[in-house]
Amino acid sequence: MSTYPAATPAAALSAEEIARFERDGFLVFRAMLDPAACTHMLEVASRQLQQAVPPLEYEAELGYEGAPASLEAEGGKTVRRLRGAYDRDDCFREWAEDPRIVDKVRQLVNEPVCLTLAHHNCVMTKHPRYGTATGWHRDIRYWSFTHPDLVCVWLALGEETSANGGLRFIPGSHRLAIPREQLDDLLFLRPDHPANAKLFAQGVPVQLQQGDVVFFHSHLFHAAGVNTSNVVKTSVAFVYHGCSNQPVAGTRSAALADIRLSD
Ligand SMILES: O=C(O)CCC(=O)C(=O)O
Repeated sequence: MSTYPAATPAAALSAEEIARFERDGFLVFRAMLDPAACTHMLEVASRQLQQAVPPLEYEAELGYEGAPASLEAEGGKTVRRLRGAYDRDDCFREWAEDPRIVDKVRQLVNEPVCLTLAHHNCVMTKHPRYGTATGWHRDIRYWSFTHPDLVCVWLALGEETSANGGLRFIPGSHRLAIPREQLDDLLFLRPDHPANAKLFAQGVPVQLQQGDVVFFHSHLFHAAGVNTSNVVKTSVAFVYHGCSNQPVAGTRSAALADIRLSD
């Protein structure tokens, strides 16, 4: 039996929403998933966190500023992502395939929709202690597709604000050509580069409540802070693309399945 009540006929995006996505690079939908479904996902995620069900990504492996120095150090087992969400539990798989998502992405990419299991496909957790900030970056930086037009769909399972490490976006930055010298070795916008100050000033926080969903372009610069609350922030992230926009053979983007979700 489906974990969710049957989805109501997916609401089509208005021409205004499509134009806003093209202009800003993101769209927020309030209360797209009901509280009971969110609570169920939270329970599944926290149980799997507690049991350390693989595959996991640890803060210590990523090594961002403030992360534990190693897996053996204090806080070393702090999880950043429960990877492979699609195969973890029906609740995540059903969400990934929810027609309300697929139909909206279909409109944004203007062709049949595929879900990539190679990127994100995870439950993101940000822990009050040892959870690290993420600098300004484009998700596409390590992804290889024919063209960089993918859409991340990020579901908040609880409140997301600046205080607990919520996302910030630079509206319209998906359209900017950024000179290589403004980026560091990991392709984050360099905090010390004078030309970046103007960009950072344009960053806006995206405040989300439980069940809110944000769709954002894989070329959009975004960042997130640390979690100063005492509750783990938990979100679910999947990435979609037009089926003609194929992963480049032999790259990480082609290493896991692509699932066709629409005609
Ligand atoms: O929650 C965060 O720190 C940011 C996550 C993010 O932007 C990413 O993993 O691409």
